[in-house]
Amino acid sequence: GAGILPGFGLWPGWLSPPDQATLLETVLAAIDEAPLYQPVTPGGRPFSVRMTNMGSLGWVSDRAGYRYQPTHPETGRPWPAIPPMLLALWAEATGREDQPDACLVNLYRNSAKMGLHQDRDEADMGAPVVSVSLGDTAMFRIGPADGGRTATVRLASGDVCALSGPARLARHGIDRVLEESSRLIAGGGRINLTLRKAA
Ligand code: MD3
Ligand code: FE
Repeated sequence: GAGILPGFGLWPGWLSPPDQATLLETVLAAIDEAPLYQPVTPGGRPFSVRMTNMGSLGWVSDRAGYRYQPTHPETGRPWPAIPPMLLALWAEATGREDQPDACLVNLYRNSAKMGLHQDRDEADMGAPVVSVSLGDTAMFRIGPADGGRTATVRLASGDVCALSGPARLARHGIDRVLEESSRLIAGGGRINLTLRKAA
């Protein structure tokens, strides 16, 4: 990913198709335990993306604001654990000895998008974020923290990206998802997993 933004690393096709299928099965099992739900912004607008989490902490949004919490907002139960396959991927992508404590699961269906934003709800903003894409290809937009030009990057099924250093506070979002670009997910759509250190 050199040239896009310092600190932005992209590994197209990191996961083989069989590994993508295995990871998807694991994530679908987690979704059985912690159902996808539609959060609202602090202003009361529903996100078009549906979300759930894995890990000791999960990112949530509601009228009270954005935060990390240990339980699902609708079931009140703890989030399922982050699967070992994703912990291994974090170690390989970051070279770090620590483990992520949060994995946000975003499901894009029915022309869901995500507006340009910065991720700043984590206690240690020095820790990287690692993202894994499954299913349909996304048009991902990323630009510097303090405004300036954005670049568009396609994120396809099996792609992994890592954000660290100057890219950690980058403005980024998902402009759109290309329908029927992958056959991985039954019924179509895209799942993005973001691994983080929240606490
Ligand atoms: C750049 N998710 O969950 S993943 C998010 O595809 C989020 O669902 C998008 O933005 C998605 O907050 C983009 C790639 C990504 C993730 C985290 C980042 C890019 C990032 C954090 C800082 C800068
Ligand atoms: Fe983000």
